[in-house]
Amino acid sequence: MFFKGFSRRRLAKIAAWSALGISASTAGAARQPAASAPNFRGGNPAAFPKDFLWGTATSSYQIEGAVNEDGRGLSIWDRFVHLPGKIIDRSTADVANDHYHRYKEDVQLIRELGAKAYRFSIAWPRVFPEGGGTPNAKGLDFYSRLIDELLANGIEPFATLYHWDLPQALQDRYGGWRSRDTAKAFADYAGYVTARISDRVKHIFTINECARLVQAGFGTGLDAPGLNLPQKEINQVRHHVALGHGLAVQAVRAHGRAGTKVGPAENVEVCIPAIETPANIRAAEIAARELNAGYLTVILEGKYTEAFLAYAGANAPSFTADDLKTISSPIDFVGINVYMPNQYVVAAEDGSPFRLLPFAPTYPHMDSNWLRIGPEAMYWGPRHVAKLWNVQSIYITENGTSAADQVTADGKVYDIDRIMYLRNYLSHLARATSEGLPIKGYFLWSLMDNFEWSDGYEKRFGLYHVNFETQRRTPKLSASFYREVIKRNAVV
Ligand code: PNW
Repeated sequence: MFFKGFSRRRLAKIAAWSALGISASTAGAARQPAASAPNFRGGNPAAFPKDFLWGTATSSYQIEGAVNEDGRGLSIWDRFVHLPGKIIDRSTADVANDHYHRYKEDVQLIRELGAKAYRFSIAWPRVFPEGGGTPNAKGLDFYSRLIDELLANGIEPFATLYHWDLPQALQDRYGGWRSRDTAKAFADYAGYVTARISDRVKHIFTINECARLVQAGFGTGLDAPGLNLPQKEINQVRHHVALGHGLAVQAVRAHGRAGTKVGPAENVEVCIPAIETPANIRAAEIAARELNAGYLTVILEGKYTEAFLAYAGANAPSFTADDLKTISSPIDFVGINVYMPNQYVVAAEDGSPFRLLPFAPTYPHMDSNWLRIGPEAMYWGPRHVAKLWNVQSIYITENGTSAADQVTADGKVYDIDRIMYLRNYLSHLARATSEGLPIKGYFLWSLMDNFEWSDGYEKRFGLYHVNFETQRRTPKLSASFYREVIKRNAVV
């Protein structure tokens, strides 16, 4: 037989070479360029669209400090962090990154990355110390100065109106989001702020992560206000948050300059087809619509899905047809925070629309236990949003990872695990944009290490390392990585 004398191993080698377009006789010798040979220089499947907007993100409570300055009122987080046992390292955010006093220096950090956009949040209790009523002019002044500083440095400001720091006064008066009065107060605050910043801020996010604030604040009690409510009340809280979003959208329209754009910033429940077959992809789409039913789906469809209402049964929220109209007020974009795969999905064999797979105990995660590694989330998250609801404009409002960063003897931080995470997620973002998904920009969480809620200062998400004793900011290796991504507008 013709292969007599060839070992199996040698045959396998020839097969592998020929798959690369290299014949056994030329392999190892001078190689001829062949049509199917790898082209290391040409083409760039990892490039992003021309006007893609690169940014970073933070939130007020996590970085500002100065909790008693210039007339700021108390927030539910100020109260919460001072309760025993709530924050792992017993820290508070009374000082945090001292950003309130160092914002100019911090704007330079953004500039050094070459980032063109910055997503920050406005602390409601700085603007209305009592939640409503008389505004505190000095509160909004701070954000006005920050916005001017950003613009002077060529950085576009994107403002989030609510990143969890509810005025304590509203918690005391109404039970916070347990009451629709808080949704109304939120709209008043949204209108007041928009009237004063929309001359310079063109993009406004209403509420950061309804899913997390409801679940952790009112379900598990891990976040402020630290409640463990029964399911019916949790669903009612979620409905009020959705209503707050809708009322705020209307307030932004009523008080914003022409051209002001508004939308949510939600941690979409990302459903990934475990194997990319048409049946699994369809199952993942249906799962995405149902698992986001309490917020994104009702915002984009103006109704709670039948399955959501059937599943909730007696625990379904009380609502009116008017509420649904308000909640689904037209928005200009959808912002999604994408960190991880929430579910892997396959088509079901028992006639159910989808099947959610259990996570294997060995499934890998980053430094935060909850932060599973699954870069495909960055493709499927926006794809489902675009396809399910025909959304024409999407922002990735957060993506990033914690890492146990250390400053080494040479004064540097070699956070190659963060670079690994980012490079993989960005590759899937590039897949998404190369397929034409309407993703306009990406905000890396976070500009710098900061107060990571109940994890205190133990989990570091920043591109810049922060020494919380000296307030010294040190760029990590990932800052150089991100600068290069931005410069080349491609995964590097
Ligand atoms: C987001 N999860 O929170 C928040 O918007 C940020 O304030 C926070 O610092 C950042 O991500 C990192 O945690 C999340 O468990 C927290 O799926 C937890 C989850 C998602 C988002």
